[in-house]
Amino acid sequence: MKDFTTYFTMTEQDVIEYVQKKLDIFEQNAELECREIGDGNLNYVFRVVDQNSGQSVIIKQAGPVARISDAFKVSPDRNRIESEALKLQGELAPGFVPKVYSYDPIMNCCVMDDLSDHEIMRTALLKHKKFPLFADHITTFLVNTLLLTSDAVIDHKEKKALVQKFTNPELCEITEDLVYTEPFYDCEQNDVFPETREFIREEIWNDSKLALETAKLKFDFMTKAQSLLHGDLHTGSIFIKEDSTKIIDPEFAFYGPAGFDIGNVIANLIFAYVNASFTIEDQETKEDYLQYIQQTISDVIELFTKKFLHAWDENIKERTASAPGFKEWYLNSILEDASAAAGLELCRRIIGIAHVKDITSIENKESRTLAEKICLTAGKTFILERANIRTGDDFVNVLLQSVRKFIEGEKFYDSSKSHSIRTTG
Ligand code: SR1
Ligand code: MG
Repeated sequence: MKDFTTYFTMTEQDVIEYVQKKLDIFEQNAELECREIGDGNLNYVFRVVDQNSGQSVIIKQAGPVARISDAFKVSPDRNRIESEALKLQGELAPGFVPKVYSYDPIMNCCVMDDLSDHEIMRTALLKHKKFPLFADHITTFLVNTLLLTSDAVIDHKEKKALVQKFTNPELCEITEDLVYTEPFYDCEQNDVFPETREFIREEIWNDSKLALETAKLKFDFMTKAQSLLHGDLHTGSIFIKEDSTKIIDPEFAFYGPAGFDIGNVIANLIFAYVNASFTIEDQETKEDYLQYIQQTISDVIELFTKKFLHAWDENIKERTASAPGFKEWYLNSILEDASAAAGLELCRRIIGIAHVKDITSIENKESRTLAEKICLTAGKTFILERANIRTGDDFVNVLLQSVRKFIEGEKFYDSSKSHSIRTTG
């Protein structure tokens, strides 16, 4: 039997032995079964179930390289960051993250709630499911985790200690490269759909204004230690069911610009919207679903704004931050950063190495090309026009204008008109 005193990457059988030897979670007579269920780019996720009682837990282990490619050598310390972030987020936003039972700094694994009664949000959206409480839930999580970890609220020395604890150089480097750098030039590591390549060259790689703006944004990302971010808040990092939303996987957590998390949520709702535009055949069903996603995008921005302003009044401790006009200035800068982050995520998931299923699962080549062009056009607009994008309607309008450039007629539902646009010819 292994004694787990030296790190190695575990198999399913090793995990059962680990549970028996190191954890005090299951009954003595438990009949344990283990399956590796991870489908992310980085880690191994094991579900352990006691066949007798039905009790189950998740054990997540960080390997020394990323699953997506051996080229990414990432420190297993990310498992510490994830465990610590989940604990803090659980305190700040109770009910919105899984409970962590233990963290093992030798095996670089943590034990947490099994959320198998929930579904990964990206998967659910691709099945065109609706979650009317999502905007309310995610905005509570965002306001609580972003505002309550900032200098506006917590003691500045305590905040600096958190900055140290969550210094995450290797995972930040992945984001710096994959989100801010590689998508904006013809980088070898990019993974471009051949039909979109020329469009990318003209609209993205040859645009010097975009190069300048993305450079500014990259420096903001590296230097603006504003809030403790989740750092990778896409719909694959959210477990959901009708009445519950759980945010998982904060291994990219670090102190950065608060708008980054909000923008990632918005971009990933846009991927779901674009997927639905090309995959739902029945016109009425499509209109209904697109309307739902548009409303959710708008609600995320509007509810964030409302809850943020309220939480600000309730919580700020920093004397200078109560100067008239400051909270509006602060919120404006978060929304500007959210617009930029939405744009970056939209571009990088099309051009870079890490794609999203919403787009890659569109089988028809022509549709996928159009879908990619819509995402890139919206992405570029969110980046370049970020100073003017503030309201829920502003965010939705960038999406609708980008759709209108490429899709005419009955394939598309335009909520800014009271009816869907029909083809004329
Ligand atoms: C090498 S990791 C690639 C991507 O997967 C993660 O979920 C992050 O989004 C990262 O950019
Ligand atoms: Mg992840």
